[in-house]
Amino acid sequence: MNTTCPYCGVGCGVSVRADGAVTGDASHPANLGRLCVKGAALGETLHASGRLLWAQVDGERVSLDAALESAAVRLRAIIDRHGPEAVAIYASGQLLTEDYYVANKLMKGYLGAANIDTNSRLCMASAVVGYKRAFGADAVPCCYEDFAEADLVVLAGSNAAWTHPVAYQRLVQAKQQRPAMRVVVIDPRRTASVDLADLHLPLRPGSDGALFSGLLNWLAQHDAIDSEMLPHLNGVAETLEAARPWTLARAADACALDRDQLAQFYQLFTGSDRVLTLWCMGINQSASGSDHNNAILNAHLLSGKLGRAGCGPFSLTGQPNAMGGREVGGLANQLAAHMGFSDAECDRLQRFWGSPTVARRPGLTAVALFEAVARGEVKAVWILGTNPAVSMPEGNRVAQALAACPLVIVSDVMAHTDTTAFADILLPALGWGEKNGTVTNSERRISRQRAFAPPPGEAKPDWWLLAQVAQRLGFGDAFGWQHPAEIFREHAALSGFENQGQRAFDISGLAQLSNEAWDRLKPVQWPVNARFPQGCARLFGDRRFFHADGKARLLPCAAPLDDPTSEAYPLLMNSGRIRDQWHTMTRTGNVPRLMQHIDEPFIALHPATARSRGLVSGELARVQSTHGWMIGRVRFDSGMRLNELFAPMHWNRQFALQSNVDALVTARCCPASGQPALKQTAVRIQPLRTGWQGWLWQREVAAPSGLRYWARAPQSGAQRLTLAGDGNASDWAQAQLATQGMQLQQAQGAAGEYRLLAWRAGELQLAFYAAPRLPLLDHELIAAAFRAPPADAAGRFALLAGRAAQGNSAGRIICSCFGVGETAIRQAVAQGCDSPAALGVALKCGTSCGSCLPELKLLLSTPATA
Ligand SMILES: Nc1nc2c(c(=O)[nH]1)N[C@H]1C(S)=C(S)[C@@H](COP(=O)(O)OP(=O)(O)OC[C@H]3O[C@@H](n4cnc5c(=O)[nH]c(N)nc54)[C@H](O)[C@@H]3O)O[C@H]1N2
Ligand SMILES: Nc1nc2c(c(=O)[nH]1)N[C@H]1C(S)=C(S)[C@@H](COP(=O)(O)OP(=O)(O)OC[C@H]3O[C@@H](n4cnc5c(=O)[nH]c(N)nc54)[C@H](O)[C@@H]3O)O[C@H]1N2
Ligand code: SF4
Ligand SMILES: [Mo]
Repeated sequence: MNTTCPYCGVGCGVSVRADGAVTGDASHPANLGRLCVKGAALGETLHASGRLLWAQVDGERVSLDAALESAAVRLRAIIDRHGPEAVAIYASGQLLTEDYYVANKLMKGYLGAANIDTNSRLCMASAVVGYKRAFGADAVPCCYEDFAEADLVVLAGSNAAWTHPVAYQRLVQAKQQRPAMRVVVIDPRRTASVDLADLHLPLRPGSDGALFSGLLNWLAQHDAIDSEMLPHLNGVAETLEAARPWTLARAADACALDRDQLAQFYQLFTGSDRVLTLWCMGINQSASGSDHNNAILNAHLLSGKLGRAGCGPFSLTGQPNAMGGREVGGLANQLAAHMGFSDAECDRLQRFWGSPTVARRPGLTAVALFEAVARGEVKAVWILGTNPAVSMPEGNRVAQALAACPLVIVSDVMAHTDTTAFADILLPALGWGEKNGTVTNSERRISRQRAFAPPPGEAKPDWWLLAQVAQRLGFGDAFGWQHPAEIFREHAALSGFENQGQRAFDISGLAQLSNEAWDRLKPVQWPVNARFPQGCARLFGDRRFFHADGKARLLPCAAPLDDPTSEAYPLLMNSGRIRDQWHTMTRTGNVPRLMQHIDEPFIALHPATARSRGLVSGELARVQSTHGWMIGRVRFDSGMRLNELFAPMHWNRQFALQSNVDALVTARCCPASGQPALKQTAVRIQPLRTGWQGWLWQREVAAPSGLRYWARAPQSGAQRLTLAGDGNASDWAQAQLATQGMQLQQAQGAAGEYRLLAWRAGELQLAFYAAPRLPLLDHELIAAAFRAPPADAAGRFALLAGRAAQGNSAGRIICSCFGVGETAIRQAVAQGCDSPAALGVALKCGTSCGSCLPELKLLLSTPATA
C-alpha cells in the first residue's frame, strides 16, 4: 500500500507492507524511495499508547453520538445568543485537504463568519502574502527537480538538513554529481545545513530584508537586470529607488556581516544563471516577514531567475498539507479556492455552494483569535489537529484564554496534550494510516494519504466529525458526503468554477474522478486543467502572472531592523526544530528511537556568552522573558552568535515540568501577515541551582511532584526522567516515590549520592539515581534491566551502581536509523575510519536517511575531549 508521510512538507511517498514495515516509495517523485528517520520510524508510532479512543464531554466518557449532539447544541446556543462571530475554528496544516475543505465550508459558508484560522498563520502566512503581492496568486513556481539543475542554491532561514531532510539529501546528491553547484546558507546559527555550504552568512537576526535589498541594489548596479523581464513587471522604479541606499557597506553593517563575504554572495547570485532560493521559518517568522519574502521575490523577478529549470523563489512549506490549507481557504483572510473577499468572489462562492450566507469580511487571525477568546468575544472554539497551548506565542495567555472560554471542542488523536486539558468536548480523530484523503506538498504536488489500519475505538475522520456537527446544526444537504472522494470532487470543481485562468489554483481536471480513480490517484502537481491535463511542474515560464494586468509586482521593502532586547532582557532567543522530533511531540516523543538523538530540552549558546553569565555546559539554566520562563540544559555551541540563544520548540507539559518555549515567546506580529516573530524574543538567562539532580526510571508515564525540574524520555520498556530538586534526594524519594509493597535496594554515598532500586515479584519497578550533579550512568544497562532483570546478585549490584562491571555505554546516539552512538563512532575513528563513508562501512551509521552525516563529519573533525 502506498501512502504519504504525515510529517514535513517534502511530502515523501511511503510504502507500507502488510506486516506494518515502512519504506520509502521508489515511485514517488518527491523522494524517489528515500525517507528520513522520522518517516522511517512511522511504523513505531502506529500502536502508540495514549490514543484518544472515545469521546468525552465535561471530562466524562460518552458515546460519540452524544458528544456530537452536545457540540451542536452548545454551538447553536452560543450562535443564537451572540451571533456567528462568537464562534471560531482553529485548524491545522496537518489536516487532509478534504477535512480542511469541510471546516472552511462550515465556518465561512454556513455559520457565516470567517473566524477560521490555522497554525499555518504561525508558519506560511508571510509567504502567502509575499507570493500574492508579487505574483497576484499564492503560487510556488518551482519543483524538486530544480534542485538537480541549479547553479546556485540559497538556503535562507532554513535548516533543511533537519527539517526537510529528504529534500536536503537531494541537494547533497546534486552537489556530488555537479561539484560546481554552489550552496549559500543564510542563518544566524551554524546549523547542520551549513555542512553543504560553500558560504555561510551568519547574519544578525531579522536583517534579511536588508540583505536582500542590498542584493537588489547590487543587481541594478552591476547590470544584472533581465531586460526582457521588465515589460512584465510593475513597481520597478520605486522599488529600485527604495533599495538604492542599501549599498554593500550599509547592508553588511545592518546584517553584521563581513563585507567581502556578503559581496561574494551578491557576486554568486549575479553570476549564476540558475539560482534557486529555498526559504523557511527564519524568513517567515519575523516582525517584517512578509517584506522579507518580497525582498527575495524582488531579486528573482528583476534578474529573471524564475520559470526555468533550476531557477526560482521556492518557499518550503512546513507541514504535510500547509499548501492544501492555502488552497481551501484555511486562513481567515481568504475564501476557498484562492478567492478573496471581494463582492464578486463572495457571490461566486455563495452561488457554488448554494449556501444561505457567506462571510463577507476576513476573520480573526490566530493571535487575534486567541486574544478575542481571552476578552470573551469569541465564546466557542473548535481546535483540530494542532496544539496551540504549546505552539502559540505567549502560551500562558493562550492557556488562560482556553481555560476561560465557555466552549472548547478539541479533535485530536492523543488523549493527553496541553490543549486537550482545556477541552469541554473531546472528539477522537483518526490518525495517519487510518484516514483517507489528499495532501499537497511544497512543490504543489497532490498525493494521497491512504488508510491501511482499522479505526481504533470510536475514532472518526475529521471531515466526518465536522460534517456530523454541520448536519446537526441544520445544514444537512450541504454536508451529506459519504466518502472523502465526494468532497475532493466538490473542491476540484470549485477551483475551476468561473475560473477563466484568473486563479492559479485550478484542479478542475480532477473534478470528475470516480471514487476508484481518486483512490488510485498518482501524485500530480497543480494546476491540473484543460491546459495542463497532466499537471504542471513549473509556473511563470510564460511570464504571465495573476495580477489583473498579467504582470508581476516588485515591492519596496522597508527592511526595518527591529531589536526587542533591552537592559532587563539583553539576549535574543531564537527557537526552532531538532532533527528527530515533530512539533509538540505527541507522536514522535513516544518513540524511544527518536528520543535518542536529543533527549532533553536545551538552551544552546556561545561558550563566551554562557561563561559571562556563569553558565556551565551540561548544567541547568532558567530563561526568562517579559511573558514567562523555562528551564533547559545548557549546551555550548560555538556556531551561535554572541548574546543569542537557541531553544527547541518541542518540549511541553507532557514531557517536562517547565520547558515550553512559547511561554516566553512574545506575540509581536508582521503587520501584513499576522505571523508572529517566533524567532526573536528578548530574554535573560541565569544558572538554575538545585540541591540535587538525578535520573528516575519508572514503568508508567506519571509526572513526579515536588521538583524544580523534570523532563521525560521514553525508553523501550520504561520511562526515564531527568530530575532536579532541592533539599535532600533521599528525603524526596521517601516522600514522593510510590514504593509501597516493593522490595527496596538502596545506597547512600558520602558526597550526597543516593540510589534506589524497587522490585516487585522479581521485576524492576523503579530505579532512582541522584547526586549533587547529574550522575553519569550506563543507560543501556538500566533500560535492559526493565526488559529482563539481572540474573544474579552481581548484576543487581552493578545495576544499583548504575554501571556495568565492564563495558562502555553507547554515548549519545548519533545515527538513529541504526542506533549508533558517539562511543562507537569515536572508537572507529581511533581505529582509522577517516570519512563518513568509512564509518558507514564499519558501523552502517549515515547509510540510511543520511541526516546524521553533518554530525559524523563534526565528530571526525573534533577531538574526543570535546
Ligand atoms: N524535524 C522536524 N522537521 C520539521 C518540523 C519539525 O517539527 N521537526 N516541522 C515542519 C514545519 S511545520 C516547518 S514550518 C519547518 C520549519 O523548517 P525550518 O524553518 O528549516 O526550521 P526552524 O528550525 O524553525 O528554523 C530554521 C532556521 O531559521 C533560523 N533563523 C532564525 N532567525 C533567523 C533570521 O532572522 N534570519 C534567517 N535567515 N534565519 C533565521 C534558525 O536559526 C533556524 O536554523 O520544518 C518542518 N520540518
Ligand atoms: N517558538 C516557536 N513556536 C512555534 C514555531 C517555532 O519555530 N518556534 N513554529 C510554528 C510552526 S511553523 C508550526 S507549523 C506550529 C506547529 O504546532 P502545532 O500544530 O501546535 O503542533 P503539532 O504537535 O503538530 O500539533 C498537532 C496536533 O494534532 C494532533 N493530530 C495528529 N494527527 C491528527 C489527525 O489526523 N487529526 C486530528 N484532529 N489531530 C491530529 C496531534 O496529536 C497534535 O496534538 O508551531 C508553531 N510554533
Ligand atoms: S523528509 Fe519529511 S516527508 Fe520525507 S520522510 Fe522525512 S518527515 Fe516525512
Ligand atoms: Mo510550520
